[in-house]
Amino acid sequence: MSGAKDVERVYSAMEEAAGLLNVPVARDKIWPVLTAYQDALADAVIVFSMAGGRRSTELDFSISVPTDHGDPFTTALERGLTEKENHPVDNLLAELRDGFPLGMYAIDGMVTTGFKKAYASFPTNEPQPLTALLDLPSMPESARANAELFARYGLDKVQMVSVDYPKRQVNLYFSDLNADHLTPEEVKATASEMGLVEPTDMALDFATGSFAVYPTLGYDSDVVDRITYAVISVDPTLAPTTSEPEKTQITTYANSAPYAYAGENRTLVYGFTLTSKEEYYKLGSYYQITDLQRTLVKAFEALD
Ligand code: GPP
Ligand code: MG
Repeated sequence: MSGAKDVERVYSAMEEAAGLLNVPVARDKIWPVLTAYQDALADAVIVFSMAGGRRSTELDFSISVPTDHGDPFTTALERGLTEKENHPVDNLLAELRDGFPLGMYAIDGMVTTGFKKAYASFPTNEPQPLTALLDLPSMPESARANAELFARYGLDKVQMVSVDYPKRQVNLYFSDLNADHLTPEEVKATASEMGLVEPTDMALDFATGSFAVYPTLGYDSDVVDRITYAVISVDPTLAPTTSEPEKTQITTYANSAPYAYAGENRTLVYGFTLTSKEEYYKLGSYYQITDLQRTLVKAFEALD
């Protein structure tokens, strides 16, 4: 078992990625997280994600966990990485596990605080209809309240669900997108109907190449908290903004983040997020990938 060596290796890479943003890694918070999932690290998809502007004081990490390792929220509870919130968020991952075919799980954390999210992903190319997810007792009411709106804008097939425990928020990662719903007019209408800010022209142009779109929903209100449009590419110049410092922060990160597949180009996922108040930008750089990311990059680069 190379688990302990992988913990060291991934921790070092995380420090290197965080160092690009001058963000310190809290070793006492992160080491137990990497150790809890250490047997998954060697073959995991691992992403280190930054956000621009005032959000650049944090680095997120995402690590995939195979389904035969068991659901990673249960692991996090057993390991003392988190505690139950006494809230429906505690149950959503288990309901997905028990009710749907899953292709993998993942966990997510912040380098300054540790564990924060778990993901359940449906099998590749087997997204589930949103309507099937709405019956889960712990799905936020806001998902039901917005389902018809989502469907009208082509957001009806869910590839992955994330549960953010501290924030009590759920992301629905829609895939299999129809280009007709990614035109500037449609994206503008989507944001407007959700009560979110109007996207800038650069963002609208960027959105046409999205491979995933994900709204974020809470439990306390029916409004969509935010929506993110994501583009996968190996091009380090795609940040959908000219404003500084975001542009330089994102481009620098895109050219320097550590990655473990030497000889290939770094796989990058860029996003812009709309809230009711602002538009902001993020970039995830894949430290480890699988053939799925290689296939996605090829498919989406062929669209240009
Ligand atoms: C993006 O969500 C999702 C990922 C970076 C995870 C993909 C990788 C896996 C190994 C599953 P986000 O971080 O943009 O959403 P939020 O803003 O809600 O945290
Ligand atoms: Mg994140």
